[in-house]
Amino acid sequence: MGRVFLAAIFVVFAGRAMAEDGHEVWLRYHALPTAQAAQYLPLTTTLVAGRPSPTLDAAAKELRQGIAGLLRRAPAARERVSSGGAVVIGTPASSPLIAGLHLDLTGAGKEGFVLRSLSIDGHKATVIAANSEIGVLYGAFAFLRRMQTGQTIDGLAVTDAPRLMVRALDHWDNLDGSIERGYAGASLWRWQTLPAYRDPRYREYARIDASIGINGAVLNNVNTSANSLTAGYIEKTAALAEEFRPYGVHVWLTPRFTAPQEIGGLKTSDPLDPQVRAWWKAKVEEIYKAIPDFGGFLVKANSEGQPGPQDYGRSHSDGANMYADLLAPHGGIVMYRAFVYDDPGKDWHLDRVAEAYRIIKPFDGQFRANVLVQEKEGPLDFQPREPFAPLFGAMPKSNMAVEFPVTKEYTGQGVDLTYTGFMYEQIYKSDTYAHGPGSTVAKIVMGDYGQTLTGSAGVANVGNDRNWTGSIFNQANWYAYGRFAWNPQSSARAVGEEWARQTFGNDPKVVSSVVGMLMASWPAMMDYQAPISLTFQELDSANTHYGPWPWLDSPRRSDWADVYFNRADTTGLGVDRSHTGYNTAAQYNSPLKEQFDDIRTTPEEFLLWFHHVPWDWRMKSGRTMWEELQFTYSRGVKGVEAIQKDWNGLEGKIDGERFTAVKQYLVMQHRDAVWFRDASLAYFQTFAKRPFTGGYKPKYPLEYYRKLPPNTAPPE
Ligand code: GCV
Repeated sequence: MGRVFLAAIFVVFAGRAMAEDGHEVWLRYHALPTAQAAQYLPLTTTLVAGRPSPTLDAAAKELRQGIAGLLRRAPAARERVSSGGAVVIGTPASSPLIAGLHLDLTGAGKEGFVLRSLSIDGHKATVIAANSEIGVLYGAFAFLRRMQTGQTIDGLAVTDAPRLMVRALDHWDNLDGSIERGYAGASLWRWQTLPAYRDPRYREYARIDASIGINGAVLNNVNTSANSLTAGYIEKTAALAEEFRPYGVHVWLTPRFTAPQEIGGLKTSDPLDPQVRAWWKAKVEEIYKAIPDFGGFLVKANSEGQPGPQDYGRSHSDGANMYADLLAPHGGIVMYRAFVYDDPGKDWHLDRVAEAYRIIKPFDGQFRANVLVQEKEGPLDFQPREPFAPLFGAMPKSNMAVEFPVTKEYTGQGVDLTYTGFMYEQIYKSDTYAHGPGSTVAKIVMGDYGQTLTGSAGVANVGNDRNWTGSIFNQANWYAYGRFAWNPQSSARAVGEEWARQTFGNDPKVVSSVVGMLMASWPAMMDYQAPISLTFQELDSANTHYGPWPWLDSPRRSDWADVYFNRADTTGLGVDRSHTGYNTAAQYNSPLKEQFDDIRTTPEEFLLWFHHVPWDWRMKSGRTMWEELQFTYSRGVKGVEAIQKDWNGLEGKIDGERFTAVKQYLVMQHRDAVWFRDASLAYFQTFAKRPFTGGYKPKYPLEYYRKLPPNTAPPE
């Protein structure tokens, strides 16, 4: 009887993948199929680690855990290579064995690594070596990734190193535990119980970051409180730094510009005032005393109501350089955001997307060497489709960092499956022409034209949800951010495939479906949310930025409204940024400026971004713009349906818990896509005054959509 029962249980479990809640992210290390494991087993019999240290121990622990999980047999710890299949890890400084191999580690640089298959004392061995301990840890993750994704670990001659120096995640976390634009629960940082209580998730978080090369975490929101800089919070921050340190994740903070007044009791926060500088100097010293490897400051100043140097009649470079001068002796860096779009006290009347360029470009060459000017990837604000920000092609004398969304404020938030890796690739490979053809955003950010400091910041999508990012597929965006920061010339498809294999296994059908879903997701969302580059159509009266509100007008500022960005009227749709309008196309280098200036040569994907286009404008497809708009929205809805179909085809191949969760999210995404299409077209038709075509008609009348409360999709 008992045997029959056990056999029945076996049948149930053998036929189905075990339920998973996503907490392990891509570091699952579930057992590989026997045939695959058989290739790796003889090459991973023992582990030879040199002198212990927190980071080298983390590398050894990862290898033990990873190999034990993937191959169901842990490597035996050894002091030397005495049999075949040793994995040898270390730096020349930590391991006499590695030092004695005289490997060429030049290509590994400060943080990279080499993976080499060698013969040591007549035994087959794999060496994971680096100039630094963190390089060894990154190498350990790379070695494990090879097994997780079904690649060979024999005959290895790999050298790899990050192309950006700063690879930071920027957490918009508030001290009360909430997260601005966060969709995965509350903040991971439990300020109340720090520094005494060390939540194990701090170290888990750092480990996940390290697995993809992320080396910085900005802990507090860019819209910050000065309290982050008080002695009590510095002590708490130091505790987090301690937890992250073995994994090479440096902590950073956003300083509030008016902190000298708010918590320092000074009468001004003028960056050129000697007392203010003395206050910041002491504060910086206090921070470095507690956190010797503190990364630096990421600054939002004179933007969206945040205080900044202009409040004291000083310039952005005065503000940035004050911090830079004080951080420099400690090796600290300033990431100074170019996300600024007005001058204090001035009336608003210009093109919002022209502002970062207009305001920041004049300071090119005036920032200190330890300043990274950090520009959002597009000139507006993390929209589904924007041309790259022209500032990247206009600051030859500055260190430029790119800021990417990982959290999806405007692109489906915690719900929609939208793979940001697609966007990272599009932006990075955009040609700025700043140094002739081929000077892509990637090359500028990587410092190919003489920049001495390089970096990127990704606005984090991490919270305390069990699965970290609110949905399984949002993990792909964390993964992609790290992999692109490591190498901005990565391919979104290749990165997506790595993630898919590690997250769901190597079954060819699963891999091809998941990669297909990832790659189709961003184009689908651009279609149903930002067709033909229609932009900022999800600004709503409650500032949630979730659904379509094309009719929103703002009494506060014209550019905080959808109508400002769609300019729908009886003549057409879109914003004229050519010489007959705002002339913002001129911010791009030739030949782009000429191309974007002319409606006939502007790539159609950016047509409504650069031009006010007549409803009857003939598109390349032969359709009128009005018809194309309907076609594109509908293609977006169909794109989501195709993604749903792909996913449903994986039933039984994915564990039930993750399968069902994704399936349910996709139902919501479909509902949202239909909502975007129908509400938008119902509104635009009142201007186009042309019939709906191809049998299409919005489900409800316009008034119905207009009355929906913010963030409330209509039932399908
Ligand atoms: C943190 C947008 C968001 C804000 C965000 C801002 C920024 O405007 O809506 O929540 O503030 O960008 O990037 O600073």
